Amino acid sequence: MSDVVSAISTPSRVADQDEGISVEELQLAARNHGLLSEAMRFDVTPIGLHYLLIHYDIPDLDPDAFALTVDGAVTTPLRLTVADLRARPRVTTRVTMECAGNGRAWFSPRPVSQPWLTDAVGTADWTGTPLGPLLREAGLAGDAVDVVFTGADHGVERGIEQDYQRSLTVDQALADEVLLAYEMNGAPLPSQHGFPLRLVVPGWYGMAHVKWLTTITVATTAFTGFQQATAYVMRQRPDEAGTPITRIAPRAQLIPPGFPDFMSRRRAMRPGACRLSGRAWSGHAPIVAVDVTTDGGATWRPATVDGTADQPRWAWRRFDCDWDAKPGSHRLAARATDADGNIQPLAPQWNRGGFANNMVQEIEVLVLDD
Ligand SMILES: Nc1nc2c(c(=O)[nH]1)N[C@H]1C(S)=C(S)[C@@H](COP(=O)(O)O)O[C@H]1N2
Ligand SMILES: [Mo]
Repeated sequence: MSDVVSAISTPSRVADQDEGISVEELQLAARNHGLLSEAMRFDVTPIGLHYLLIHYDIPDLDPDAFALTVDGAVTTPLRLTVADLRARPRVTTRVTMECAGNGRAWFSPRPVSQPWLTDAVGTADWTGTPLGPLLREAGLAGDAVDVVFTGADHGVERGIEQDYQRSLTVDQALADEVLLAYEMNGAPLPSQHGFPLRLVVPGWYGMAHVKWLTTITVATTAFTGFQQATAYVMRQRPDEAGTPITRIAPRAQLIPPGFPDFMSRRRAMRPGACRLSGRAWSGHAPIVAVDVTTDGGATWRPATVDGTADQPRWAWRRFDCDWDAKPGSHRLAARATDADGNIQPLAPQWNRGGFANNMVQEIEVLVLDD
């Protein structure tokens, strides 16, 4: 580590019990915006409403000079322009992506980082070419272990100067659904989402989907880069090796009903029969059930979950539940279960990085008098 660079960098820490959000956290929150929760009404999130997470700066890339390099433990290193990639088999996959830090700011004490509430999610149609056939053409060495993906963005984090890098094991990288994507919702990738090329790893938390992808290096030893082995790891204590973050834990979220107060965003609605709707997703297995409460968890009833086997596997599912809203204050929530039997917890499961906080979230709504 260079002392000069570490001088501008802060260590990881957990906020004091009653410590408010700092200007540094506000600065991150303003750069990396979430999905506006009412936008969950769209099956596909319009570009600009999809959440954003950019560790450093959007890199200054010259699209005309751009080429993807595939090197390391391969028989034939490759160099491919976006035109070369576009000439290969083309696939479009609808994918719900969620930041591993989504829900972090609900933890107490709060790990100090991007202070997400519950809005770091979005669904896009990603178009690109499958990664597996390309790796096979390059000829993976028999002793290949990891495939390392490097982005063009550069910065410093906890004293370590780095390019943004993540890896997958060879098996994970060869999965059919992994894409090298050059389009989002039918248009070339926007700069903020990785133009001209990004990795898409359906079912995984956002950190795996490397943006501004310039290099794929096949390695014969396990990759231990910062974002792989230090940052995105589930730990209770800072000195623990911990467990790497991989797939998205199940979550259901209601589209907030009624209308909000400008300042507090507390909600009000008219009484009577209405429909509560929302979205549910899991990176482990398809969503099989969503339960809804309108009385703060005293009672739950099943929502209707849209579609069955014909639903896009990697995208969120819509759910609906009818409700007769009576005047008064009500605490609403939804809870998802996936086909692997994973169910959202009711209590927070604290960890030091503030990851994968998929606890059930309540929305309070004031139902007005007739
Ligand atoms: N090169 C690069 N790729 C990156 C990141 C980054 O900062 N640099 N952020 C990651 C994280 S943590 C997330 S959650 C997703 C966010 O993708 P989006 O901004 O397109 O929603 O991108 C991932 N890929
Ligand atoms: Mo993230």
